[in-house]
Amino acid sequence: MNGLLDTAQKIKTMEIRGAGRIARAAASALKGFALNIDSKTLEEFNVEVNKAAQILLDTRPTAVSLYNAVMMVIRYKAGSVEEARAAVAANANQFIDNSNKAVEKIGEIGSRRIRSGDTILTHCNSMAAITVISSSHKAGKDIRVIATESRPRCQGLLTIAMLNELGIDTTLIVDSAVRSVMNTVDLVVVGADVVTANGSLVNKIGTSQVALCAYEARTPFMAAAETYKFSPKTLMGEMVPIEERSPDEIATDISNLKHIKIFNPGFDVTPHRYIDMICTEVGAIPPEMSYMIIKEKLGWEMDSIS
Ligand code: RI2
Repeated sequence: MNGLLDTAQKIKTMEIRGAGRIARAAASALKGFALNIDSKTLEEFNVEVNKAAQILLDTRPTAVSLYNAVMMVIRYKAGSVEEARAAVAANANQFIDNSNKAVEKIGEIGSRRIRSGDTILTHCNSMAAITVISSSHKAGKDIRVIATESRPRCQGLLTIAMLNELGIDTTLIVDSAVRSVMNTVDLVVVGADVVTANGSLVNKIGTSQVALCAYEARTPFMAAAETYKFSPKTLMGEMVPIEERSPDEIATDISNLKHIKIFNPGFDVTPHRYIDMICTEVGAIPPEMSYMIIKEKLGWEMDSIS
């Protein structure tokens, strides 16, 4: 249990972060846990696995990648503890492998939308979005990137470090400068924490303002999202919970301002009408096709832990 609790803690504190990375980390933690459970009966094993899954699910509420990964790993049919153990390990390996391949494929597909000479704006730190950018650069296209700081946790600084490592010409801006630069941007590329059944995007706070600016300037807006970022739960109209994070992330001491409080949502919702395409590993789709992705790739319903 210690390894799993350690991963859960790291996801909670965002030492492990990024919707894809937390999903892979959860799959790997479940595999490690299942390989070491000392259960005598299959029923006991199942109960332990479900408890472990719930601990992981309780870490961060928004990114559906975590939920989908956990559900894919703990879905098995087995006649014995050993069979169940092997099934969890195989499911986890498959999820991690598919996830890594999906990001690579998204890079390949997404980069077709980028021309030499383009300026791309990105927000926060998304591996899927960065792979679209890096694939274009590796293909020899002469591109320039504008990266937002992404307050309050400033994950944009992770993005500029990665782009710098790749030798990509990048300019860092504060979040409030997005509208000022939008007329110089050819394409916005961001990641995704959740894509809903109607094609709306839940991503790092500030994404919807970026999308609005892009829409006003008629700049194309692309979300890069593996299919496990799509939420089957939203098929029946379930709302995506938006994580509210600690006021301490906003570096301002308000302890002597008794009428002031801080509101710090981690994510926001970009309505589908502001999104031109969602680049997945199975193709670049219009947001209106999200329902099909959920139906074809994820199934109508995901089991929930009872
Ligand atoms: P990849 C992040 O969430 C950001 O919102 C980012 O756009 C999204 O995950 C997707 O990231 P957080 O964990 O899976 O920083 O594309 O809150 O790496």
